[in-house]
Amino acid sequence: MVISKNKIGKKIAAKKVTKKIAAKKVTKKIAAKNVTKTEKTKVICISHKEDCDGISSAALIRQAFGGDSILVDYPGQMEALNQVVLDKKLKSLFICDLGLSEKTQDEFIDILSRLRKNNVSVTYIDHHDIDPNVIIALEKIKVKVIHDINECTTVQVYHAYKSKLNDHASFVATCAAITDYMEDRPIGSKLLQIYDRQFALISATVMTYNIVGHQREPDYLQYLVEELADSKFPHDIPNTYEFAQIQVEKLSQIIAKVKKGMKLMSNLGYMEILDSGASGAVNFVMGLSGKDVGVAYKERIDHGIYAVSVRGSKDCKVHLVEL
Ligand SMILES: [Mn+2]
Repeated sequence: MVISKNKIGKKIAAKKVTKKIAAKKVTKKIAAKNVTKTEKTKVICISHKEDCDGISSAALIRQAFGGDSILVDYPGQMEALNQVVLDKKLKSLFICDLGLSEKTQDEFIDILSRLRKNNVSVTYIDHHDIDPNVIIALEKIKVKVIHDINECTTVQVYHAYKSKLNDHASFVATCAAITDYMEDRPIGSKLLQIYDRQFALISATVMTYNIVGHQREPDYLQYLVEELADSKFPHDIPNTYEFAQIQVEKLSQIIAKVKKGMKLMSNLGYMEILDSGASGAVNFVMGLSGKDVGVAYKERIDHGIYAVSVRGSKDCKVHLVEL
């Protein structure tokens, strides 16, 4: 919408110039140049759409800096980055809760270099394992990197931009920490202490079920970002608890399916998932297999790949991501 409006505006302006007397053309052109320079006003946050940490990061960035969110999963991450590179109005870009791999990191650095050449300010905030050379490369091109494997992304966003956020933002960050299993970390645990534990747990859980259950409804996920940015509690967003109940019922059906369809190897349990998310089923595969590792995989026909979810128990001594 904004782009087409501005396009029209520019076209009209250009026509005006040609209609005016030739002598005036020079000064008008200079003015037009200045306009395009100051038009860089857009703030965009690209964040992970599949869990509470990604959605909450986008919400806190929105509260602190305004702008729009682009919510993506891992397969859609590069596509979104390649799209924003083309946006001439982009002033600053935040990338949240999207970990990098050997497969994606070079392209990531490449796209961010192009953004920096276009004078876009870029901030990358994440907690997933990262090759230290990637951080060095990003800092070299003056990307602001906020990276701590010990706190979830939303807690890091909260910590970095606290002065631009309201009191409720600490609750949004607490819920994100819970869903990422990181509410026992130095900052995360202090945030949880502000709130009643049970209240935070049910809020985080209801939020998570609403996010997971609406993965194919981008408008709803955007709505959640807006409501969280607007300091709403999950229970103040209509129908979230009812929706969570439906999700819980579906999960109980997955438990029954995993019990039937799971296969065992000597040190792990695995299962192909057909009619739910692999990441939603993997905990049951691990838990019900009695092994220390669970693997659930699902074909992503649209991307021609398999989404593989792996979960290790606390007794699993192998670093599964590295493996
Ligand atoms: Mn996260």
